Amino acid sequence: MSEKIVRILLAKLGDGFDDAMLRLAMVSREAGFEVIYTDFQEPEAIVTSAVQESADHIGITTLPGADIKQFAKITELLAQKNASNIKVTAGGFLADDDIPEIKEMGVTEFFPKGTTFQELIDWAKEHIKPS
Ligand code: B12
Repeated sequence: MSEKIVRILLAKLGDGFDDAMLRLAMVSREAGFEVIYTDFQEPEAIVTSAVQESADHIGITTLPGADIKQFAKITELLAQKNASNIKVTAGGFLADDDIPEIKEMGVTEFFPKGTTFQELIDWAKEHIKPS
């Protein structure tokens, strides 16, 4: 029986800074994940795409000046659509104080600047399973 491929939806909360996300999309594909790349999106669009695309996970890049309340909105919308099985991770730029706050909003893990792509892939292989 063939193994189901894990589908990860990638999105950004903010405009610009697409290098990290594009590189993350590439290394994730090379590591065997299926990537749905959506660029800059509002929470409603991120959640609708994730549900319609049967994503197993949502990965979000935060940018300088990002409004972290958007994370609460994303997890609330997932719950409303009975899709809380789709977990959310994030990485990029965020003030240290904001990291525990976004975890309280339901973000599983945050990966700051300096995390290697290999560390991200290893984490994803261990923690993201097909639904
Ligand atoms: C390249 C760069 C730019 C480029 C962006 C090019 C592009 N297309 O992406 C340009 C020149 C456009 C730019 C502009 C600006 N920049 Co700039 N930029 C950088 C720089 C040098 C590198 C960022 C980068 O791409 N790194 C490479 C990627 C691979 O690393 P990363 O983003 O850290 O991502 C890693 C992790 O965070 C994590 N990760 C990231 N996203 C995700 C998502 C998920 C799901 C997961 C799991 C993990 C993950 O994994 C990655 C692997 O290592 C940084 C300084 C630095 N050395 O970090 C400043 C920096 C980010 N910029 C900064 C600023 C202030 C700006 C400007 C506001 C400047 C201005 N006044 O105009 C603008 C605004 C940009 C915008 N919003 O559009 C500041 C941010 C400060 C802050 N903490 O808020 C920094 C830190 C510089 C500084 N020291 O002041 N910038």
